[in-house]
Amino acid sequence: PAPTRLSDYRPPAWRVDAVQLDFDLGIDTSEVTARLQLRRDDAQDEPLRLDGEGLELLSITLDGEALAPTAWRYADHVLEIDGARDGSVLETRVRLKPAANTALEGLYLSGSREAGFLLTQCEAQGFRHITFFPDRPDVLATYTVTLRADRERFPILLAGGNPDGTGELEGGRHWARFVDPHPKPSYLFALVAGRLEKIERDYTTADGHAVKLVMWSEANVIDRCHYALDALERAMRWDEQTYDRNYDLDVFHVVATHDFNMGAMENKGLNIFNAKYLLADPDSTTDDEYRAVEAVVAHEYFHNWSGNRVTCRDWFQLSLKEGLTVFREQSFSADMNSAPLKRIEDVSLLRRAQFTEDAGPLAHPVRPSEYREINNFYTATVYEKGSELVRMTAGRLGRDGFRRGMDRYFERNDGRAATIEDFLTALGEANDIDLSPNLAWYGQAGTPRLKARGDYDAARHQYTLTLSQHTPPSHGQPHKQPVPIPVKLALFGHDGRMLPLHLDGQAAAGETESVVVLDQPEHSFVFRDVAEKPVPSLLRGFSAPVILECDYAPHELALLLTHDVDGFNRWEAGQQLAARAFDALRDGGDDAAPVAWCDALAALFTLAELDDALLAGLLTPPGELELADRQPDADPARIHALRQSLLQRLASRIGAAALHARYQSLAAPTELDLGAAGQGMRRLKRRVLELLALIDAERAHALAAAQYDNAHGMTDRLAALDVLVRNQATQGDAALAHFRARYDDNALALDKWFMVQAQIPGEPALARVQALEADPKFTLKNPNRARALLGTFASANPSGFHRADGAGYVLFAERLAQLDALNPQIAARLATAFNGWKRLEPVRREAAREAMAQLLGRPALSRNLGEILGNMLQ
Ligand code: B3K
Ligand code: ZN
Repeated sequence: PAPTRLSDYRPPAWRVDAVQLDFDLGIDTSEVTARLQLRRDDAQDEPLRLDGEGLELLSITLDGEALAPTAWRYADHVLEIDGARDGSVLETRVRLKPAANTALEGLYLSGSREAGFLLTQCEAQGFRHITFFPDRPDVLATYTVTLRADRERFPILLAGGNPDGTGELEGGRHWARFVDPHPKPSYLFALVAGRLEKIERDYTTADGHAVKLVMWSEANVIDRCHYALDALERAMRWDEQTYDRNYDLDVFHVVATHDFNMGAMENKGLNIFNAKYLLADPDSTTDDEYRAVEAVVAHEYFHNWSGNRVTCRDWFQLSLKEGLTVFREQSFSADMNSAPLKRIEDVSLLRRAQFTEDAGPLAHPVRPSEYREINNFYTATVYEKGSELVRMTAGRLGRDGFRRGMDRYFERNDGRAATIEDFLTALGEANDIDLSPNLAWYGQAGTPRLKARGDYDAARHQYTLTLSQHTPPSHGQPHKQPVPIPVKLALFGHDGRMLPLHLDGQAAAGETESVVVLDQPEHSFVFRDVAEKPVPSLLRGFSAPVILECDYAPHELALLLTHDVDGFNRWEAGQQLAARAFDALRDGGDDAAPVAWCDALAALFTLAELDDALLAGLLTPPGELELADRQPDADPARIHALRQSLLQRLASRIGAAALHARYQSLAAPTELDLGAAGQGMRRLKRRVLELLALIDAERAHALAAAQYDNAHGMTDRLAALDVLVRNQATQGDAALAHFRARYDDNALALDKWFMVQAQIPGEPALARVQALEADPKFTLKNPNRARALLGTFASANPSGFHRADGAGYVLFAERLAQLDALNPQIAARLATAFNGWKRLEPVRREAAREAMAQLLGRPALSRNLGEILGNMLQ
């Protein structure tokens, strides 16, 4: 099929103002009657065309009359109808097969036929799998939804909107109706039906609206929903306080499912969550996962305004809601937890997922210009880079200015399907600033390189910082424009103190931190009255999503690592220095960087005042994927080995005795503290144990085995298991067997059991993955399980997956083919693990290309997987 292009956008010729949906629900077959109140655009002379996929059409009437067979045609997923007028009512009745739906898009069954429940997933284009409709986000309608089903099998019936009655029907059946008064696009429609339990809470919004908050899940996990309910309440309060955004229905339902293609879905009034991002209890949830639950609950809730009340005109604008909502979630999480740590985590993710995406053949702009399968564009670029673009705008406007702009944005666009231009216009106008130059960021793929060079003129006490930018070419974009890059900076003296800044033309002279904007290819900024040759701290807080190239001497980075008061940039200096140390080991260069890195960290290690979590972050060099990005002809086995030896050097420099003593001082208290202090301790304890394992394996393994046995909570237990398994300790097998038995009926915990083993480094990984595929608990049909084993292997275990003999690729490609037949979205997503293939060394590169090309040559590949493979091979 031809790609869909942004430049081809036309407003809909036909709109739907109101929809009535009646469902007769059943596991094997369900029937849907849809009554659409149509509105025609006078300016366009187009026949009525509705989207519909995999629908068995049972009947069709227009304005109450059965349509003659010649008056409609259904081909290529489009139903075309003659004779419709403005104001016509079209009624269709279709049959669906939920239990046979393995793609988990549209109406499907979660869990077993006997005990499972029915649910829907519509974003992006699932609604057309439920009924005939103009399935595009700029068609906004009110929804009246009536669900009918057997009461015994489906005691709970839910849809988005406010409850509007329930009742009994003949033959043991019952019904429930929901009315959503807020016009919404079809992708926000949802229903759930089955046996579910709930916990609930009353909530009153700041503007005085009483709301019932309800969390639903299968009975055996309902007591694990409390943390999410608390998080929801925190998110609702935060949005009231921060943006004056109130919830707008009488009920807010949230449902957990184990069968879900992504993290969660913001359907109006009826959020649906992958259980992984909703359920939490100390025995099966790690600290990181607790924070992820809080973040995803907030993210979906925030969509109620950034996404639902103001939605997207077309799918090219996806980042309008996703980038903005990620940004809102990041600000919320920073307020709830440690802000510098949150920033470090987010930037790590950006680099690991988005920079790598941007550096490979799947690179695309935050607002892509074309796609074949929109589900392939729910990417780190649209989400994470999109959030960075909002952050830059927010930084430019300041706290109050951004709030003013957001007020304007919501007010102007409430109930509308908007564009990224609408967003920048509202924010700009509310502040009398022209934000249109920011659009350049949205249209260009690739991560800009920011070069910085400093010159100190000792005689004139003048420091000149010359910044230049360059964005490498990407497919279809050979030449890039300069983009406005805000660089937040400070200058440090040799004693580690910040120097006052006197920048020409800058108002706040004498401050120690300032922002300069580079909006041209190159520019020099001159600082006066600089008493000594400074060390610049650049891009503080990661003020722009760029790759900074600055030829710091190792001791300068060490100075920032030791003294920078910007928690993020302190970590960042350590990352830069570690990367330099890595390069030195790889190239046999001089020892200055490794020595500076180890010395600085060894000194920080003994500093009592440093936050445990930050110290753990400082002790972690960039990951193997990021390191691979820094060089052509990457050999993942060698990168793994070099990174290990770098860590070993660090461990030796700190010393086994100091590591051991620190470990003991962090050993678990009897009560599990889920607060920041407890989380920080566990994070550092794990890091210390991992380092100790590199220089005193026997002792570390014994400590890990004991930690496993005595652990309070999943964080310590999983950390210990991971240390044992990755290092192939003799105690590993017993711990794995124990974990397996203990969590036999806990799907989310078992996923971790698969993940730990999928990350065994190097050669042994493949055989382990193959053995685990034969495990009775392994299935390709459950996305979480498939991701846990195959996704982890291919995306998070470079030395295991990228074998020189190509056997990892062959196995993975085979599984992708099988998965594609079941669930194209998941197959396409997992396939992106190949995205970095062009930067591999020649032998692996050829093996990867061969595996992908063979896969692409198979018959009946989905549009999803076909597009991803085609793009990667282009
Ligand atoms: N909007 C959904 C993602 C839908 C993905 C469709 N393939 C979740 C979120 O971003 O909040
Ligand atoms: Zn989202």
